[in-house]
Amino acid sequence: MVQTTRRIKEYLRVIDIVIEVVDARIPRSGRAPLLDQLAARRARVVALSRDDLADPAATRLWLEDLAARGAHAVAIDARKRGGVARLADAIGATSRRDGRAAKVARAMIVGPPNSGKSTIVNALLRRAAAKTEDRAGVTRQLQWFRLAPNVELMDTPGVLPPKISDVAAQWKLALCGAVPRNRYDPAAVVGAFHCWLVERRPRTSVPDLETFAEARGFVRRGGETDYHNAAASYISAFNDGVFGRISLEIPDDAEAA
Ligand SMILES: Nc1nc2c(ncn2[C@@H]2O[C@H](COP(=O)(O)OP(=O)(O)OP(=O)(O)O)[C@@H](O)[C@H]2O)c(=O)[nH]1
Ligand SMILES: [Mg+2]
Repeated sequence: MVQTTRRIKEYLRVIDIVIEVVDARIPRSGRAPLLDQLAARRARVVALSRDDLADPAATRLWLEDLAARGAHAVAIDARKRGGVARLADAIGATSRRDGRAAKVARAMIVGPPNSGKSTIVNALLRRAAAKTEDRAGVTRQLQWFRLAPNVELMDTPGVLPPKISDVAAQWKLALCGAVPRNRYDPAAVVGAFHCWLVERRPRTSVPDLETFAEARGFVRRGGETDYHNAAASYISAFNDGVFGRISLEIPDDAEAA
């Protein structure tokens, strides 16, 4: 990631538009603060991906918050044509506003691992040009694509802050799939999530790990529970929307209110 960050920095000199893709469920934890620095003075579009899995009320707050900060933000299901069409409009509007429509405009897609960057590249190109997969770290190189005669698009590997000291950010990123699977303990992540949820919604019907493991048959012969695999399955279920649309963060101002 250090290498990727360095290369992103190099290429930024020739980039007109930065398209930041963050999971709508974790817009705070999912954003690499470094990008703010790097992308300063560039036209910027923020795509809140996985809108289909996020709580609509929380997403509305994030869109208002981002708009108030001057970013052009859209919430999308990156796998659906309609959402990406709105993103394409936002990119077009941003490049026109900057008076760059005449020459070749270069856009760079950045964001944390597994946030949907390559899915968006493919949707914009209308073909499966970039490799996508449901795990962090699929895209390994910076890669250019031609979007239109005068628009070039660069896909990049996901970047996270080098050291995530915020414990809540750690489990949230892992739960949402932004951390490679061998870098966290799934049972601890599920435990932290469920504690967090119960604190906010004491009457939630979302099961804890124990209940989930029993219901899904993760109890081994002899009565011992396979928590590790149960937790991995729990995380998949969370990301398939089995527990409903759950956002893990709202903007600071809304949180304070
Ligand atoms: N439900 C849902 N799934 C999505 C959405 N966008 C992407 N995905 C899925 O998320 C997974 C990751 O998508 P990618 O496009 O490979 O993500 P990426 O940001 O390029 O990931 P890296 O290259 O690893 O950094 C894939 O399985 C996609 O189908 C979305 O808006 N909603
Ligand atoms: Mg990718």
